[in-house]
Amino acid sequence: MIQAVIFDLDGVIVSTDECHYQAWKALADREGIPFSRRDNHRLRGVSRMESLAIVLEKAKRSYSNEEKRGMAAYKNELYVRLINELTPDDLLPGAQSAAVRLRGMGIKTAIGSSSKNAPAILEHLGITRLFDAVADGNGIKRSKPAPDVFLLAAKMLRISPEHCLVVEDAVAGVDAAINAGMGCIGLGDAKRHPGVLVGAEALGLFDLPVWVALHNTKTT
Ligand code: B16
Ligand code: MG
Repeated sequence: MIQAVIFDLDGVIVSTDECHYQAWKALADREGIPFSRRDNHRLRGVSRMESLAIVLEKAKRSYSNEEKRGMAAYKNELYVRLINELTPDDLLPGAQSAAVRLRGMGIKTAIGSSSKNAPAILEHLGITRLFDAVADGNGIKRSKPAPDVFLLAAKMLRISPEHCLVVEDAVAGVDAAINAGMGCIGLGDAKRHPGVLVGAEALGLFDLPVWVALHNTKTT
């Protein structure tokens, strides 16, 4: 029985890929490190410092921890400038209506994101009030594929993990959901993950509330 749906943020509710790419690219250019859109794809769902480690794989020299902290801060400064421009028009199709309809069915909704910027992004999109809980990178030590962010969301909702369903677009995120003991819907790249209950290209092409209603009918 599904009592709550936990949405990943980047790639499910909003596409911030390009903002991440522009910010990491500016840092990589400053340091003379090659960085492509393909490299950027590997950063999906991965925390800021782990993303930096991936960017630095192609660096010609090693960096001190202090330098790394400085680089992550520089990237985030650029990224925050870009996400400050987000508006409700940037919501991915189907995301808002899925949350509204699920709540109308009595299903709790939450965000489970690795991003420390998640609360600001939700504010810019104007959808903070659509979620009963927001679990993000500020409240966890280990990021996806560790289950921490989804377990935190379940705890905030006071719903046990087996009654939570996760919606994810990143392989690391699907692994995190499975590690949390939760069922998972895989979108985009994650749709072919062998562990997902069902895969779809995007929320706009998949009727999540109807799927949840049918699932709950079958399990009662
Ligand atoms: P920040 P998600 C993730 O968000 C992004 O997919 C990933 O690319 C990013 O590095 C991570 O958040 C951390 O973001 O630097 O803003 O804390 O997909 O888990 O919603
Ligand atoms: Mg994501």
